[in-house]
Amino acid sequence: MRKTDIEKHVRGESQFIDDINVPEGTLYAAAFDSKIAHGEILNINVDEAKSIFGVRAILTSKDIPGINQVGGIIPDETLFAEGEVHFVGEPIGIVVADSYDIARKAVNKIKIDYEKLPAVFDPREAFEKGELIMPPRIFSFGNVDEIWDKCDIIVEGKVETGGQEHIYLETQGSVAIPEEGGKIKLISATQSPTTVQRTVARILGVEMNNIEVDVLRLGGAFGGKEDQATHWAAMAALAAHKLNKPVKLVLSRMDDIRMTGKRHPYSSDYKIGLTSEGKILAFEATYFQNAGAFADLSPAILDRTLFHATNSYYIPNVKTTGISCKTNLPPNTAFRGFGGPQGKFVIEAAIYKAAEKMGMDASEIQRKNLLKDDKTFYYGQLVENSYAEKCWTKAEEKYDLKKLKQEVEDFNRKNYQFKKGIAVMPICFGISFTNTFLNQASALVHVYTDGSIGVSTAAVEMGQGVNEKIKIVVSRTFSVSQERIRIETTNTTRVANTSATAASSGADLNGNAAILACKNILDRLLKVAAEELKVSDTSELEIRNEVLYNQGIKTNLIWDELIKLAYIKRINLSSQASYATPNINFDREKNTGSPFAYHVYGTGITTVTVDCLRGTYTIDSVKVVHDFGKSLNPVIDIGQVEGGIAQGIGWLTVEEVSHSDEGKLLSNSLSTYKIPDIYSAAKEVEVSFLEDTENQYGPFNSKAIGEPPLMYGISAYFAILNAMKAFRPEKDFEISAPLTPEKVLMNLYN
Ligand code: LUZ
Ligand code: MOS
Repeated sequence: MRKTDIEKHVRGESQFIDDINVPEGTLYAAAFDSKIAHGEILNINVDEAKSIFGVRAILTSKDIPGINQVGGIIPDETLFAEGEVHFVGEPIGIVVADSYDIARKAVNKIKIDYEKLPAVFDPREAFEKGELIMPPRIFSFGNVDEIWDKCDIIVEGKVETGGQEHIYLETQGSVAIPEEGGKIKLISATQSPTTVQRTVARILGVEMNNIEVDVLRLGGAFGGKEDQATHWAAMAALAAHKLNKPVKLVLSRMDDIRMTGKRHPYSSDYKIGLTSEGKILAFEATYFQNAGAFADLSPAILDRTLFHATNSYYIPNVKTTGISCKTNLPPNTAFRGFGGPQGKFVIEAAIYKAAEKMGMDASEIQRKNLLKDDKTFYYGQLVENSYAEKCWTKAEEKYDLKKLKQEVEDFNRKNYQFKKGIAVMPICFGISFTNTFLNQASALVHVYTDGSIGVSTAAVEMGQGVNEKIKIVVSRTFSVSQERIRIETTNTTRVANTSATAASSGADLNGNAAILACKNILDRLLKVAAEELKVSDTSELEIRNEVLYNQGIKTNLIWDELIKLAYIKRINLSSQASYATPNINFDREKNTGSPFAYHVYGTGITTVTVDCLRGTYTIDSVKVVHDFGKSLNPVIDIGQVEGGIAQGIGWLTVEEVSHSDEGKLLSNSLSTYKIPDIYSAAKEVEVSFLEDTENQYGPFNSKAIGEPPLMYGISAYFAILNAMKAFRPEKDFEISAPLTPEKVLMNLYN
């Protein structure tokens, strides 16, 4: 894979927070946190901790000079607990010491007395008690209440999906360096430099221009650093501000898993109504989102659940209710798909159960109800360029779905202990932040006098290859070699007021901003060239591979000379440009509008084999036809699809977040939380490109890639269920993810 960073990664030269050469005199911070799920802090005794040699300070909420508040959407979350604690792992303060080991040692000597209060961990129980993050959200379309009588089949049921730990390779961390005049420079592993800047300014009680945030790259994020990198940066900044020393704070893996939020578990109710031919007439669902103790991004995540409630299907009557429930767990947060996967899983479960009742194959119902152009999504957006049917048809033909199904049937007829299952998953994912105002980005491009180019944008590189994509876009816009281009760090003093690199839209938004900035410079360069070549009109001029062409004919003027010439003529060789996605809107009162620039489509087919004696299973193959648009870099994009599939399968199969009755995380390390390994990954993954797709919103007609492929993983769940069904055809299996081998076994034999 050719990617900007790849050689440095392979050599171990790439720098992450923990690799940065920190200044002399740097201190180390470690957080101490609540050991109970809910209660009042009666007393904090730091005497013994303070007496340890090398401990410089112990800071709590009382030491915050500004406002003790880190909530983004709703201001309901303190940086350090004040009086009350709401989950095991809630930060109460930090120890700052000469070394990391001393800080850790001191943390363990801090004694806190609590008075326990009742705690809630189940979202439905929280709902009953009225513990909500915000009032319920309702989307509705057509009229479900009037249509049930006209349905031949109605199925109702309950669906559970579990949490998911991000397991980014690099844990959360930050280095804060105090500079002259009260300024603080932060190096942070964040997806959202501006969120860190804004929040740290609030905590310290200073204006945002006192805080500079710089991001080189992250060792993965998956949404876990969209909002929750902020806390650790704020703690380091507070310590640096108080002690006037550089401070480094990096979480150990176990602290990271224990203290940070995960994908939201959901418990949902659905009701689906169909004709006897399998046309879906109505769908109603209520989603109980387990938000944890504070809002974090939960409201936005719940919105995305509602937007994706009908997946790739056109359903004329829909009503969905989203309820964000407050529980005594760490605040759950963004995770690849951002509530979309939870929504899609429910409609797929409903279709599965309806098909079971009708004695049909679920894929027949799926196929019959795919979105067509000129229909509307149930939130009011017109369906345009729907590739739902195209992807399905191509997958059906290319992979010979009929034959695959036949092979499964033949296998199951001949085998007793082992059963195979197959399932299809069409996907449709909306691209744009659902909060319209976030869909903006900017870029700052400098062309230096030697012809080399420096590009800064709001995009954060986290392994997804966004820097490579921006490099490609700049290289194509100027028509110069990629070797000339450096993608700079993401920095709030060079590119201000940024949105998180999230919502799969980093390359779209920042690539488009970079194109605009490059075009500004290019326009000026062509004027210089016109003068030099004595041409009256720049429209006949273009640069091809670093050489000026006039009316399609090569001239002697090359890139290096042109840049020198422009500089001598005192022409501005820098440009800043901003991009805002056009034509998007959403009315948050009526819950209708066109929130997405476009949608990404695809179809995946998963085949599995279940050992019905042991409950274990293998994912035999995942075969996908995906709509990439005109991919900027097919190798990166295929990598995203493969990674997404593995992560999606992991979420629904082996990854199980579990807590004790007291709300203490039991799956707190990689020995107790299983993530997909070489054995649980699909034995075969085939990805093919849907041809002839277009997308005016992506740079050079490309399409966003990050999140959508995760949802192919949903077919692994239903493929396993189909194999179980082949073993126990009469059984009505519950729909409760993750479907761990233990759960498969229990369900096969009870
Ligand atoms: N973040 C966000 C996201 O703030 N809004 C979104 O719509 C979104 N979607 C996916 C991932 N992160
Ligand atoms: Mo995200 S779930 O940070 O796109």
